Amino acid sequence: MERHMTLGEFIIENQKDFPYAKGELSALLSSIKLAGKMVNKSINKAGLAQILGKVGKENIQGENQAKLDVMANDVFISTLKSRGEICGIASEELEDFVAFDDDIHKEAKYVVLMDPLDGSSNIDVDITVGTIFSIYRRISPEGTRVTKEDFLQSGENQVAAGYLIYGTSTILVYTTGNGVNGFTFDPGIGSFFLSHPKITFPENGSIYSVNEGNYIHFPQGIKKLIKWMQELDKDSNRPFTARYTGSLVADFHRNMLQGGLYLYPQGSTAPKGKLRLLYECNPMAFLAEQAGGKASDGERRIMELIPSELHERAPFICGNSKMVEIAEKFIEEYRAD
Ligand code: AHM
Ligand code: MG
Repeated sequence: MERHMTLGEFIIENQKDFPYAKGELSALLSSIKLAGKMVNKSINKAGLAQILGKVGKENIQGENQAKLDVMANDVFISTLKSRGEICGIASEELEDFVAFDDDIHKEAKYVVLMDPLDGSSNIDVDITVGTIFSIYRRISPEGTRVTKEDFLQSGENQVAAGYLIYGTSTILVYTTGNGVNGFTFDPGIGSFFLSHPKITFPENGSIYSVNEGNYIHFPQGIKKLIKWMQELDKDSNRPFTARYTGSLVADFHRNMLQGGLYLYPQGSTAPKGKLRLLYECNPMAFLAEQAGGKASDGERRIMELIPSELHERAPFICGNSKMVEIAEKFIEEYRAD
């Protein structure tokens, strides 16, 4: 008989990959799963429940917050706080990190950084959105108040990372550094089931995802790369197909399954691009590398960047290894222009 493995079973089964694990990370992943189910339920009935539209306030990035941004942020923070596995959380929607410094949470060893609702501009028009999360072990001693340094770690220190994609199906994809697996939510049963075991990028891709409306602002190397991807060349799958949803989660997910390159480069109006290093670029970079791909700021490996601000941005180029390498060559060749 075919065995249907739930996410819960998978998490427990894989706990043995961490010889000294006491189950806190497993419990934390289960809390993320639970919050994801709650957010998924709200997103599915958003049109009925009067939670479309804007709140009328800007977040720390100067972006107009959508009601679902705020709802997803609140659900994840309250669900993760209601358990004892993390000592603090940082979110795209909050200016500063939140320290959980009561006696129980202070003893916890993990911090979470997240984008509770990625692709906010898609909400009101029924297009795919997502949640991105990144988990680190704290640097400060257990039993003390969590510090900013616990959050400002390089991506290489990530213990786990993943996303939920609220698309035609809802899928939770995550890695703990031992490959990437995806679990599809069965709403009738209320459980996630392993549907995408050991995901890897196909060796070659022929999709590129970039907001080409920003073309005139891009560095010369990126402009040349885009034109190269559009040129006819039978031997290298070109011209590539352009696909861009305005949700990093959706574009990354498609490109990982089908082969492709996501780009949010710097431009003359956005010197470090748009995406936030800590809760957008790093978790996606960890997943990309675990799936055999790469993530770069055009020059350096994303996960080696040392953050200095919670909400700092980084240019982001991510996808099949070969495509990221080609992008880096174009940038290098036209750096002086
Ligand atoms: P958000 O987290 O506020 O939704 O912003 C991040 C999103 C990414 O998901 C997406 O790839 C990008 O911003 C789209 O930006 P743009 O509209 O500039 O193309
Ligand atoms: Mg986002």
